[in-house]
Amino acid sequence: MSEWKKQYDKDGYYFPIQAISSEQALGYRKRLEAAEKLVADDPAKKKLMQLQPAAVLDFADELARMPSIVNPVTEILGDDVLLWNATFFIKEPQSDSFISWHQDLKYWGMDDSHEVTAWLALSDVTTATGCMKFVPGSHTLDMVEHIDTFEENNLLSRGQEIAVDVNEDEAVHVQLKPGEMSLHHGKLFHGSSPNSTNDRRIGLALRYISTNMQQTADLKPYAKLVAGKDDYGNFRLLDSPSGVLSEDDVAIAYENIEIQEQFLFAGTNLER
Ligand SMILES: O=C(O)CCC(=O)C(=O)O
Repeated sequence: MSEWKKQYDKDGYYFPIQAISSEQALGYRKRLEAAEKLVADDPAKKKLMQLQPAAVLDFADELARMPSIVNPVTEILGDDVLLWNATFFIKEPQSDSFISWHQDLKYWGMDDSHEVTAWLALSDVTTATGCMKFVPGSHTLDMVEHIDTFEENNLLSRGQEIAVDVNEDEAVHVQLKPGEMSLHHGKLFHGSSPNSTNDRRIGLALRYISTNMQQTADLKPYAKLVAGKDDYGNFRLLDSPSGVLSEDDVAIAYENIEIQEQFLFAGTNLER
């Protein structure tokens, strides 16, 4: 077993991994910012790009399938891997946006924890810009209770926050240069602070699962096969999007959001 994988198993995360060069990262950032300009007058579409980038942006799908990103993921999950979801987590300059301490798998409705997030930096990601913070070894704990806060500046769907005290002194700051990525386990305690700088903090979180994972919903959720084969058929397999925000891709992305919201908002009384 490789040294980094041993460390991942022990701590529940590993970083930094050079996924793409800093020049490539800048190129992808420019593509994102060009797409944002296209929808500058359409906040719903802008939000959709953040929530479902791999479904509606060809370049996000391209990143999600890149061997330099997927190969380390297969070392963790095995040969047969799906991209289940992706999200752009963007903190604007001098913004109060933050992410409370949480465990990813808490509200995803999955039957197991064969999941890993590859979080790719497309800008400088430092303590000042609001990098992620991880609690080493916390992935070995069971799922803990979370409290919904729906706090305005919290970037999480329900502002969910771990109901136990997290000792900030134990937290490791996941500082990344553009083009580097981290990998983290779905049960790891993690969060992030606001961005106090004059640059945007841009990260693409890619959620990968083993093909044997299941998410029981009335309608079968979508996923993309990014390595190996799918012998289980637990998800509807999606192809790559065509271009940026094509009509067909947008329709599928909205349908997938509706399916996912069954889990993300389960147990809340919130009308979305
Ligand atoms: O981008 C962040 O600050 C946190 C993202 C996160 O919680 C995740 O990718 O699981």
